[in-house]
Amino acid sequence: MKKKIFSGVQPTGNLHLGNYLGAIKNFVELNNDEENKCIFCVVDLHAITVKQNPKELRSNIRETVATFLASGIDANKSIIFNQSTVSAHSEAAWVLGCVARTGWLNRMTQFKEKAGKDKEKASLGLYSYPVLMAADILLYDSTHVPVGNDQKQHLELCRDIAQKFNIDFAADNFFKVPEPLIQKDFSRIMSLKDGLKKMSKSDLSDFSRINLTDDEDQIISKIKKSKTDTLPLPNNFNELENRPEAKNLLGIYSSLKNSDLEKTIKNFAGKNFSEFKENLSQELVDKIGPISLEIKKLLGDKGYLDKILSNGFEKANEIATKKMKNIREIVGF
Ligand code: AQP
Repeated sequence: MKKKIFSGVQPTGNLHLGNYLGAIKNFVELNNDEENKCIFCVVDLHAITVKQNPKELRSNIRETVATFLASGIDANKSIIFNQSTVSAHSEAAWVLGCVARTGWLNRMTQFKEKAGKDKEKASLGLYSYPVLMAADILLYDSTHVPVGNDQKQHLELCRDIAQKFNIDFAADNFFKVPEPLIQKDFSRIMSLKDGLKKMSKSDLSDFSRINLTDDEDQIISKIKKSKTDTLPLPNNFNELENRPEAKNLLGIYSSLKNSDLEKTIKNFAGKNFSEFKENLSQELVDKIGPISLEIKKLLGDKGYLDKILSNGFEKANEIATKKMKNIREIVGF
């Protein structure tokens, strides 16, 4: 059976190494497998759950497409489109919002983290975001969803919504129940300033992350300034306990090298951070440098990026509209 892959990235600017190692790198591998049918979505409806500047949002949408392409996603082998152009996403989200239970949504930890202390002031969209995410996935009969570890809970909710809809409307197997595809190791890349905090686009400090548009000098300077502890590098995995920054940097290195953590630990055992950081910077410059250059080149041809999105829209819209028509019939509209 062919795998139907669906995943999305929010066009909220500052796409970073966490997005790349946790999700986009996996998209590229899945896309290279001829057996898979892949859909990659720029999820702009999700982006407006927090305040956005409309001009920046528009340019971030193109930058996200440029990042997909520069990272190695082949637009001829996949569908790349912008979520808000396919109106079935919003329509399906409403129907699924009537299936999902508020008790389920109340358990979502990402909402708690993003809303912070002042939950009353968070948008309703931020709260119901996982329902829209379920609509995104289920409209395309997706079988597999590659995401970072932070999205695991939302994927579980999506599975619950699909199953409840199928039962409530006696529509056996109408929605496919998708499987998450989460990297076994390093599925959560942490901030360069705090090994206990996720690397994130919205972190106020640019030094907390490697942006995929950073140049060589920026990469080297960020790694040089990244937080570490005073001990030399560990001799074995057990010595990494309570050393979140060391674990994160060693994990990033392993992930870039497609190697395992044990091997990386062995290579750098007992060495000091400055030597390790030089190696890590070099690895980052080799991997991220070409992506950064390609993103900048692609952003110079807005017409090309828009064409990718309009081709993707045609294909995605056809699939989603058909599924939405069936949803409407099942529900009784
Ligand atoms: N730090 C991370 N480590 C591993 N994977 C990550 N992802 C995000 N951050 C990390 C994965 O990247 C994909 C796209 O994420 P997104 O843009 O849709 O939104 P997000 O998860 O909310 O990303 P950020 O950077 O944390 O954004 P802000 O700061 O706006 O909240 C997803 O598959 C995600 O798992």
